[in-house]
Amino acid sequence: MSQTAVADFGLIGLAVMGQNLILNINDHGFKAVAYNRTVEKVDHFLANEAKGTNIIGAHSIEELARLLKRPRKIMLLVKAGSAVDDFIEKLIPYLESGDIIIDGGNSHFPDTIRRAQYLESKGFLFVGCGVSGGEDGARYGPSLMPGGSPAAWSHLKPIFQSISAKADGEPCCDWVGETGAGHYVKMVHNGIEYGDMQLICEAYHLLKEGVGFTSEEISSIFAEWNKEELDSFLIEITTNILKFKDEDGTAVVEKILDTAGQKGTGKWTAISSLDLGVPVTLIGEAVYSRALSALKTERVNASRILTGPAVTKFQGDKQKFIKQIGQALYASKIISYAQGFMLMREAAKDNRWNLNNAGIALMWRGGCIIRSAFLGDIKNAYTNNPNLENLLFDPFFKDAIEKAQDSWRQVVAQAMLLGIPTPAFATALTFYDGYRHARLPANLLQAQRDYFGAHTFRYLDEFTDDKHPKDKDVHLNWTGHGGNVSSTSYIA
Ligand SMILES: *[C@@H]1O[C@H](CO)[C@@H](O)[C@H](O)[C@H]1NC(C)=O
Ligand SMILES: *[C@@H]1O[C@H](CO)[C@@H](O)[C@H](O)[C@H]1NC(C)=O
Ligand SMILES: *[C@@H]1O[C@H](CO)[C@@H](O)[C@H](O)[C@H]1NC(C)=O
Ligand SMILES: CC(=O)N[C@H]1CO[C@H](CO)[C@@H](O)[C@@H]1O
Repeated sequence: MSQTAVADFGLIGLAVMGQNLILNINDHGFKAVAYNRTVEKVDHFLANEAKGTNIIGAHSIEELARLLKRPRKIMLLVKAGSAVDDFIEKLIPYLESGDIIIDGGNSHFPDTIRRAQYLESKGFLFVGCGVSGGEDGARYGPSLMPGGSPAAWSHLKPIFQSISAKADGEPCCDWVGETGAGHYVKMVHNGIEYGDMQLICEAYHLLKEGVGFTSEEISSIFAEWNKEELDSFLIEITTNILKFKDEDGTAVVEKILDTAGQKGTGKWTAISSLDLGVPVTLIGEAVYSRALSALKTERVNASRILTGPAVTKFQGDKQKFIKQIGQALYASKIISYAQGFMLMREAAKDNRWNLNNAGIALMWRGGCIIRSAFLGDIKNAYTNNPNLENLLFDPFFKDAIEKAQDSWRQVVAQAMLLGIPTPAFATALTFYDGYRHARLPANLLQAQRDYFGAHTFRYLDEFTDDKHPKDKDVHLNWTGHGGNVSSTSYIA
């Protein structure tokens, strides 16, 4: 059997995502070769889903390598974790210098950084590629976020940009950055997805419990929102979910157990924000909200023991309140994305990645779960000013927040008064108010730290003089029995 190198792209892992992605690659005129560890799966795929396509199958890693043109481009769509390392080791003996391995799974970015360094040290190229959009996205146009060995990009670009989703004619795929940048950006995407979903759930909760609307009525409200600035995939599916009826005519959603699951990408985003010291509070609240929801039996008990406010139903103008909730949702969403971009900026500094913010917004504009009209506005903001310090400083978003502000405050205040939890709305507003304060009460905090622990503090520039040194760590003898300290050493 003398097979020559005929294939443009190899794919390992024929679960649903893998099957759909390789069919998508075939649709765009590339010759793809499929491999799965369970070899019968390859034949079954070729005889069924891939019947009539140009896709070919490989029955061993060796055959896969032999069929691929150089530099070989091999994508792994296998379970994140040790399976990725195992396949990398299996592939290495058959690779030649310059060949490219792509990990299209949901790998944690530190693993991707490690693998990129490892494979580059052996003369190969490695790309960690975020893939979003679920099964449909993989089949008809995902959002692709590739990062890793820069030399790989020119080889992957024609394939990736043709199979990806398009938004306003532009591919939702661009080079993200070095080593783990692609998987990092995908992780933040997922964190933002957690936030968007939580915000939608809080709006639904207020409308349902606070105002007393039915699911059907709330569906219509979301349908209206989807025509304006909130236009997005998640609002659209929420509209459909809320009006989806069970056989008895009630909304199915009301019968679903209210404990949320999670796979960990939101948690990773929150952990990374703590590691880097970036206040990504909304995603954090979204992760904690899922954790709180999971305490179902405890909450049922608490609901019998702990009391709330006397008035729990909204008393005012309902139509006005609906509009205000929409505005609160929009403003909170702007904060969440601003926080997400703040996080990516710090991660980029930390890892020396060159992230292109406008490109990231464009990658998320279509194909993925958080796709929305709004991301087009974010792309414009970063295209207009690539060095924008914060999304909130962009004139469009500054103006949008200003317009939404009164409604946002009304909604958070109402929710607090009615005793309906809106952690994401509230933390977004609290962040906004903290961020726009030139002066926060951390002066008192620093005094406390110095008082009990001699942790030292600095004086505000405008108060420095002979007795109040500038740019110097100071310890005060607050108690009269304090220790002695110089700027760097503390002697108890
Ligand atoms: C809730 O209360 C029930 C009894 O009413 C008790 O059996 C159960 O352990 C409690 N659960 C929690 C999580 O506190
Ligand atoms: C702190 O103040 C007390 C009372 O004035 C004084 O006795 C003590 O020496 C001071 N300690 C230092 C380290 O200056
Ligand atoms: C505090 O430290 C300074 C400089 O080291 C020294 O001159 C001074 O005597 C010390 N004061 C006390 C109370 O130990
Ligand atoms: C590693 C690999 O190729 N695994 C996949 C083979 O196909 C089955 C589906 O039948 C998947 O579940 C495996 O993950």
